[in-house]
Amino acid sequence: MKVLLFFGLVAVALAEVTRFEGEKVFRLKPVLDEHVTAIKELAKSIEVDFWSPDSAELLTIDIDVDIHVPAMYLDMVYTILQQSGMEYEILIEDLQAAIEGQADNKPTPRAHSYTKYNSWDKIQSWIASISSSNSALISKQVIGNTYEGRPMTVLKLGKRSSSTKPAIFMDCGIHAREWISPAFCQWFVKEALSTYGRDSQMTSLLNQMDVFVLPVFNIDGYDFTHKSNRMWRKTRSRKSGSSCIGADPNRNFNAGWCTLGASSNPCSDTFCGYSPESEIEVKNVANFIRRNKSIIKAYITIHSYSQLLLFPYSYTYDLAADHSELLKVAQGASAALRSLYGTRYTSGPGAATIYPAAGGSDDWAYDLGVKYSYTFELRDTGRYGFLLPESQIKPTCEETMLAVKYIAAYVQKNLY
Ligand code: DDK
Ligand code: ZN
Ligand code: ZN
Repeated sequence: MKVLLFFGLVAVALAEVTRFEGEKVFRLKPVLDEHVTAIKELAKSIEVDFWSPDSAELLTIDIDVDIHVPAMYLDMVYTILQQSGMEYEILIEDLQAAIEGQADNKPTPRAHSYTKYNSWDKIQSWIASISSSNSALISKQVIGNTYEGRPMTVLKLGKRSSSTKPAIFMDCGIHAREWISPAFCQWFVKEALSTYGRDSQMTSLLNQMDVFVLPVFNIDGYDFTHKSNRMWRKTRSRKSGSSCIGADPNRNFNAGWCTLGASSNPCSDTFCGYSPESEIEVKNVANFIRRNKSIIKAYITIHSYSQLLLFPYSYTYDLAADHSELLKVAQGASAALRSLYGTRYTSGPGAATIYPAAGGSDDWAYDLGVKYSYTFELRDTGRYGFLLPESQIKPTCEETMLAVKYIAAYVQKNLY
């Protein structure tokens, strides 16, 4: 009986899904040092989930702060807002309702869909089927397993060739809750395959270069956001001695590691990890890029939200040696993106444009020698934030394709 009860409790614990009834997302507008201090104090005394910037370590004056506040702390937050006189808006009235509103109202298809947020299981079978569908243009390779043992598969797109071609590496889903990101990688693969031979730019790109696509970088985290907690950001690694789980993969690369805009507290959402590349997913990707360093000419990583196109550096305010060229290409890509639906992006180096953040993949790839290194922060600017409705997957992916193709065309033109 006790044994049964025990297993019953374990089953309940395993099936537990975090719900967010009555929880709100605020946009705070700190314009005084006292406002920044008030938000930092708040973050210390209660559990607030930073949406933008990604943790309390990154707060500064005059930058809007989006925070998700559990219902039990609402009174306290209102009191602090009143006392400090800080301006604010409520972005999301009820987070649980917003989560449920994210999926469109069509019945959930059993199959994979490019206009849905697919579960990892669906993405995994999609990877298997799409890579066996067109062996002249696509192949796959496993670059290692995640912490929980899921295979990390890189798809290689490009016309098969007897000689090694120069390549572009792109990853999606470094952060678990940024669901539009893996949706974009899937869209990109579909578009590449279906426009090859029809679109002259895509045809020329895939004839001359290969594009490596990692559809989901942080698979364990992504799976966890589908099954247990929609707002999870980090990996799911555990270490004895801490009850907090995971590290931020975009703070775990060996680029000014943990010096700035990252936390050494394992419970923080921007925890840099116990050492550079302590996260196996980061190590697998870094090893792959190091192994292919001589052919990889561009690194592109897809995040959300804020509508930014960033490039090095984030670990320092110093400008990159290639700053003006990187800026020129980013501005061209943003203009291409905007031409479709008028969506405005801001481009610039990470530290000055969003916030200083050491240990990022773009800075690491750049310092390794991959000159064209870009981080996208896709739609939107906070209306839905991480809960971008499925109805926006198609337009977001279409416009982002134009920016990625712009960067790819530039890289291709400057190969030799
Ligand atoms: O990792 C972050 O906090 C955002 C994406 Se959610 C990007 C920060 C700038 C690029 C880091 N190198
Ligand atoms: Zn991210
Ligand atoms: Zn982001």
